[in-house]
Amino acid sequence: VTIEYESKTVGTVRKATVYLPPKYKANKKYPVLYLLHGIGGDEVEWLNGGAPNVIMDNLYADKKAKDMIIVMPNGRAQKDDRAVGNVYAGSAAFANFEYDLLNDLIPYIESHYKVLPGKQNRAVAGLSMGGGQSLNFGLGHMDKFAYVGGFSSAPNTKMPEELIPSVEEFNKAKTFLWMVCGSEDGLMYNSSRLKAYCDEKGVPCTLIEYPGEGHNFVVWKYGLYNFAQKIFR
Ligand code: FER
Repeated sequence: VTIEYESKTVGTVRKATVYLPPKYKANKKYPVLYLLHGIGGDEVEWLNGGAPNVIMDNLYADKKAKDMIIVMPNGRAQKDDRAVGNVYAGSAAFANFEYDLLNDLIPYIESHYKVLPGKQNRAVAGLSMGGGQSLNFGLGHMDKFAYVGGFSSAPNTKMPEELIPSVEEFNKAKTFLWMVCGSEDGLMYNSSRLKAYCDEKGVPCTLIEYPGEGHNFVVWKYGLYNFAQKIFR
């Protein structure tokens, strides 16, 4: 379904797509995955291009994933949030989404759905710009998210030293950090740079290089299919 929430950050009413587990019951509580789109996308990019409903229903049928609420927001936190014109000019709005997500969207979701509390029940993952956002916001707020996924993360990804300034803090938080990127993707350096840093520091981090693929939904569907199985365990 499409939901609308009031954003104090942006000063508008903003849209997000929500996919509930098919057996969602109002007397149960669920963890939430915030699933973020790319630079040319919006709140329906995942639904149209990634078939998250089909992926999740298959995982649920095989009992390979925990029931979860998936929230697919619009990560371009500005008044006109449509993906029109020169989408690269909207990079600042992707950074600004940090505040919309934490201060507006998460409180809306947690007050309108049956949501389990705390960081152990919150994951953030995304594709490309959304992958960069997930790494930036997830690692920047390890008290809010226990699971962080970056799929083909874009140049908005912060430098590793900024993402994980303290190995001690990271290890204490036990944040689950998982990435995938197509081996032929020109943006691989954003993922491999963080992976190399983690390896050097002895920090647990996964980067899967999807063989032969570039910057596309083959990789992102694989990302969701695999990431969704590993979270909320
Ligand atoms: C860039 C190349 C790619 C960039 C962003 C992207 C902000 C994002 C791609 C995507 O989200 O698909 O130089 O700069």
